[in-house]
Amino acid sequence: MTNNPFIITCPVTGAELSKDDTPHLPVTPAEIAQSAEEAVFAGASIIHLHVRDEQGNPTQREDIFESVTQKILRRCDCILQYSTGGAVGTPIEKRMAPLKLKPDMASLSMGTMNFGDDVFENTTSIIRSIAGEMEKNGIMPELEIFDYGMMDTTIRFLSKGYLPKKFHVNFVLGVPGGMDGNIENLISLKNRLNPMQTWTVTGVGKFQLPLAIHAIMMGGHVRIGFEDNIYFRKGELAKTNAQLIKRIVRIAKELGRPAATLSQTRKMLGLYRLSDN
Ligand code: KMH
Ligand code: ZN
Repeated sequence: MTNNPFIITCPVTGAELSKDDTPHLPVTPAEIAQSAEEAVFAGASIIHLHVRDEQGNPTQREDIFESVTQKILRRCDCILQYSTGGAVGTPIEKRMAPLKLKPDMASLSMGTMNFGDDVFENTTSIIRSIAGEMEKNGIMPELEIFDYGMMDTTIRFLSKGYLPKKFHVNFVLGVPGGMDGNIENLISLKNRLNPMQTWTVTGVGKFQLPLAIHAIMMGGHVRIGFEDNIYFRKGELAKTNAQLIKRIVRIAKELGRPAATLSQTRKMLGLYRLSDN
């Protein structure tokens, strides 16, 4: 087992939940920024960002992404990874709008799927448009792989040159409509990657903690936060994103893997800033 630092990505709020699901969900720009800061101090170095409008509804408005970005970066230093998934049903032009702000990273979902009772649409042309916009703006994609076929699509797209050369991979397991969060699924997906490829696992709901522990043992990285899971344990809501992160940091320490600092994360992903040497 490796003792390399592991990267924690925190998806602080997502687009599918509301305060009705948990009163602890950060929704306003100030709440999102505070929760991001707490997550970073707990060990996260990447913030996967969705934002909400004045009514608390998910939005891909560029002005809100810009102001939330400023609020977060005034409080702490981290890599911002904008969502291009938005909420289910968000039209493609809106999904791409915040990319004009040139964040370090952004998500790129690799196929259409059922998403609970809805359809999360990512046709070939949608994937190629978003990937092209990222390449144009120098943004590193995180490929979101929810299903085995999306791994085949990724390999096909790579062979055709449809994706930027450098990317990170996120296996998102446990969405109803995608692959289940069992360990065999994680292992079979991971075995198809180039051994040098960086990868994260996102376990949805009850899969968050066990999949994160397995990823840590397998040399991978983890995503931990409210977008994917709002419970600390069965029947007990987590109070903050940081509470969930602190637990995985504790467990990983016992397993010999420290949480990566921001500069370690940048180095592992090959995501440099001009100020870095
Ligand atoms: N809200 C989901 C339908 C992403 O951020 O790119 C899509 C999602 C993925 O959250
Ligand atoms: Zn997301």
